[in-house]
Amino acid sequence: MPHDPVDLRSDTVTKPGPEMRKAIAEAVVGDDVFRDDPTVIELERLAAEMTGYEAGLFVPSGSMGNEIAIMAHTRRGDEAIVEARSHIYLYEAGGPAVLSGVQLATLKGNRGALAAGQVEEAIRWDDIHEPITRLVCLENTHNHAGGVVYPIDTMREIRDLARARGLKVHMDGARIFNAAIASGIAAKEYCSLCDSTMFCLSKGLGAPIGSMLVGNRDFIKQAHRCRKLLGGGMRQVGIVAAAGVYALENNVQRLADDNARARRLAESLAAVADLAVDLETVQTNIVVIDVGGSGFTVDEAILRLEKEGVLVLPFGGTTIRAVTHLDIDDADIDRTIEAFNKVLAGPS
Ligand code: TLP
Repeated sequence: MPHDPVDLRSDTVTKPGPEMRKAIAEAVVGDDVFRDDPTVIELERLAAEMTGYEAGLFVPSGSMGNEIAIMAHTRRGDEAIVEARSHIYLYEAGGPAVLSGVQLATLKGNRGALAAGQVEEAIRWDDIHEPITRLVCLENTHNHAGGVVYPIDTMREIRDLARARGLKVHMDGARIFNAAIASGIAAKEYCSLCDSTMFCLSKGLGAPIGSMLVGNRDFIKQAHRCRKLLGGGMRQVGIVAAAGVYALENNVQRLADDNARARRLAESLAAVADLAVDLETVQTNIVVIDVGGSGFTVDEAILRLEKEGVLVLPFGGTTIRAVTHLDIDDADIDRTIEAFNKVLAGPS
């Protein structure tokens, strides 16, 4: 019997297993716009507890969580400082401009991390000609840099600067638990340096839908209003939140397996003559592979891999991205390594 494809396109592709589906089926629900859904309330409490904030808000997606955070922290005409390859800048359809009237100042980071000095230089003068710098957004792990963990000391420096200059710090922590497991630094510690954090339940944690926005009570109150404005108020959504509770209770520690499998995949592919992998960036569950040396275009490379039952995504220039997750096991990694060796070790 042919195998299912090894789907490494993203950690968003995981499907709920029997235990998670049982939690979904048995969820006690109510109308969450009336705050009547006990499962959503439990999820928000648990998310706040695990990240060390006062409160949490369940949101339909990571993008909406980031956009709500920007909206809640800023006023129209403000400027937010982001990294030049950040998800907020690249992949949220211009949300800050469209939804919040906020302009982004993009700074090129070192493997996705901004230095405090760079941020300081970008802060605007108090002058009527200029927008007001109100917010700094950090991405941890940094997707486009290849799943790189933000150095905590740098985050501390940015937090100190932000406090001194009256800026807010938002963390796009879509994969914050991958960062925590890889670095041994608790998610709570990273979060303690930021006024708000968004993290995804629907990536490595394996829930089918949803993300969390966490912060202090006043921020979450404002965020709640913004979620309604964006049409993100949902009704008997406990059936979805139940998967999130299950994910937070069962799937955090196992992210270590995803990180380890990504590392093994990266090391094996780095050893293939015509491929290049920057192993320094492979710190969590993302592997970026440069196929330029193989003589195949990215599209050809992806097609050849697909024919071998391995799915990956184009990731800019001559690179492709492979992401490990809950539905990828050791045999899948073996199959992937075999496929790369078979079809990308130079044109035939
Ligand atoms: N990232 C997706 C794609 O949109 C690229 C992926 O496959 O990696 N922040 C970060 C750092 C993300 O990587 C993503 C999703 C989001 C935010 C947005 O989450 P969703 O997809 O739930 O809106």
